[in-house]
Amino acid sequence: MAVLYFDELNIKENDPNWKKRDRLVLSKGHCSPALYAALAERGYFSKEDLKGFRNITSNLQGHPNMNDVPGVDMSSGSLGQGLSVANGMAISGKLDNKDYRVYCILGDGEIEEGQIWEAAMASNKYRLDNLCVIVDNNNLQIDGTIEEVMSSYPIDKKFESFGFNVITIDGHNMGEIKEAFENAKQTKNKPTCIIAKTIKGKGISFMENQAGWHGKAPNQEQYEQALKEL
Ligand SMILES: Cc1ncc(C[n+]2csc(CCOP(=O)(O)OP(=O)(O)O)c2C)c(N)n1
Ligand SMILES: [Mg+2]
Repeated sequence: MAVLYFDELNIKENDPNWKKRDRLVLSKGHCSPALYAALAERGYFSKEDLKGFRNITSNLQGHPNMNDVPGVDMSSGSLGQGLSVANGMAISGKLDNKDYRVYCILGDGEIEEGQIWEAAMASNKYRLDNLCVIVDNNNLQIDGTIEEVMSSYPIDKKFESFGFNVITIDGHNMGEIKEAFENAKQTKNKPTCIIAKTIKGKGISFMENQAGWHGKAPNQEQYEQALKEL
């Protein structure tokens, strides 16, 4: 999110619907706190609004709503749909001779959804080199590890066989992320898939690699400890 919003995306916070903007589809919509934080930091809305997160009167719901939140390009939360939408945006860009790029963030559990692979076939068929998929490969989903639930491995070989240019990186390394985006831009006639190896809860000792923290809020003591460690 940091590299996308502060380095990569060609966007205008004072014109969220600018037709030539790069698009981001956060297909793993439950990751909305990261998206909202980046949008607020970039200036789409006030940081004060973040305090309303998930409150019934707030526009910042657990799953992002494109009709309610400036800067959100696609509503998401029902997993498995984002790549299809990103394909549509990328095809549209080509038909309209616009040179914007489309980014789509998928979860490693999310790609167990069949629709992802139907979409991947289409990304390849339409040679969507303006599309860059990022798989957040943290090896965890809501109920446990990827292998325990329904293994999506080998993710690299799957996307390769679907015709993607595949790059595997350390998803916490800013330099590697930037390089991968550059590689994607240079790659013509095929879509790119960046497999970002990540650690869920990175930087907070008691949260790292714990599926139990998937959607839980810390108590006051845990919150203070987490802030200290960060
Ligand atoms: C279609 C659908 N099924 C189930 C869920 C419930 N759900 C929310 S997050 C999640 C886990 C997804 O795992 P992953 O894609 O690896 O994301 P991560 O937990 O790593 O953020 C599930 C099953 C959902 N949001 N949509
Ligand atoms: Mg995951």
